[in-house]
Amino acid sequence: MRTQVGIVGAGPAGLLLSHLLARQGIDSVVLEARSREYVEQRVRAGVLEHPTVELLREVGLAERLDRQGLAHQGIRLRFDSADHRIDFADLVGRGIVVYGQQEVVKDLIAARLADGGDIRFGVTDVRLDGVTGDPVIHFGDGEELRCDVIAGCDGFHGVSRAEVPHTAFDRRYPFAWLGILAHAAPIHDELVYANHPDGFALYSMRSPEVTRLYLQVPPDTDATDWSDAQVWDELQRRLGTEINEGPLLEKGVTGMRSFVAEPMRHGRLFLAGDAAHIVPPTGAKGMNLAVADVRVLADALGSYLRGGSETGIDAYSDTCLRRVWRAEHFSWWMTTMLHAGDDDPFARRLQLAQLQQTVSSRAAATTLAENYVGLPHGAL
Ligand code: FAS
Ligand code: PHB
Repeated sequence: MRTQVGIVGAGPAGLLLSHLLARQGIDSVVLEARSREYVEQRVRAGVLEHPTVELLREVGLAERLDRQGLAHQGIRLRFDSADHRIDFADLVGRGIVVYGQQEVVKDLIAARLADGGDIRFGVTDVRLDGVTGDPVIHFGDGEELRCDVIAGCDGFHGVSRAEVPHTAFDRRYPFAWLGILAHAAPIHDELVYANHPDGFALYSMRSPEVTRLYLQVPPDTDATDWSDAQVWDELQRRLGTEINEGPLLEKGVTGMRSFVAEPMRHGRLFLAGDAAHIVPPTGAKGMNLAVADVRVLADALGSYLRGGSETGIDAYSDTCLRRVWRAEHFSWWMTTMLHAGDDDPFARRLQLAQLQQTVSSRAAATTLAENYVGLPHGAL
């Protein structure tokens, strides 16, 4: 087999890259370890930044998103038993859309297959070779995909990052998130991020019938440690309000970690999305960073493969890392401001002072708003 771009991973990064390349007449093959059913039902992110929505609209991928996505013009921060709204529309003139990552993945797969895109699901034993010369991806039972370049879009636990000599920047947090997806009508029309002395809680949603909620829990928590009743009780306590309960559609624990691999390129291998970096989900940046990476990569590969210019691919890593580190800082800042730490009264007072300034100073609220809704692509 031969193609121009071999893409490992059919998450948001790999699928969107394949779509953006096809729009430039560049062939790609996507190799995915899991089944189509698995990747389409995997519950993950929920918030699309403004630049992400604009890009999906621009490239013809937003028809269902515009019908079913929930446009939000603000979020609320809750602390000291009071809610404080951060008004995105007033502060920065744009908002976000709540639309599950699995819905984005379904739309991307449908679009690629409709265009005759080549996505191989259930691929095993992927191994990369020749990344500094003639790239080839080995997989399955002796199969080979020869390509001009390889895009490592295989997430944090993939195989691509190991093929890039890199410096790892790593920060682990002393807590995790227990997330539930419930068939229960949301009582709030916007997201609520709650800083409570007993732990953080996040109120989110997916539709007028489905609520998405998270609780801060110890890092070694197993989802079975909490009964459904305990989850509902603790959520209501930390969010300070009665919430509609309902059957759980999903319950799982997500670790909290910041990680960046520098550089994001080695020879003809380019890392994008979680393969290169992860963030704690408090800032809702993970999937949006993957989108921003592949937008830069698609443009750079277009100039290289169609025009022979190496300017874009040579600048790829530095260009992406400027946005990555902005998002890493914002995600770290939101996480440390909102989560309960160990019993340190000084740190607790600093947190409350930070929260109070964020909701009372227009300048501070604007900083949160512009980072949360997403800086325009190419702004950094
Ligand atoms: P992905 O991990 O989505 O996709 C990588 C793909 O590569 C997967 O389909 C995987 O099966 C495949 N793959 C891996 N190894 C392979 C191999 N050897 N061969 C072939 N294929 C291989 N972000 C938020 O903003 N908000 C959230 O609430 C949130 N919750 C999350 C919960 C969990 C459990 C996880 C793991 C992540 C969460 N994230 C969240 C972050 C997440 O949304 C990522 O940022 C996003 O999926 C990044 O997309 P990709 O880079 O495409 O990586
Ligand atoms: C979600 O709806 O899954 C969600 C929203 C905001 C976050 C993280 C997750 O910061």
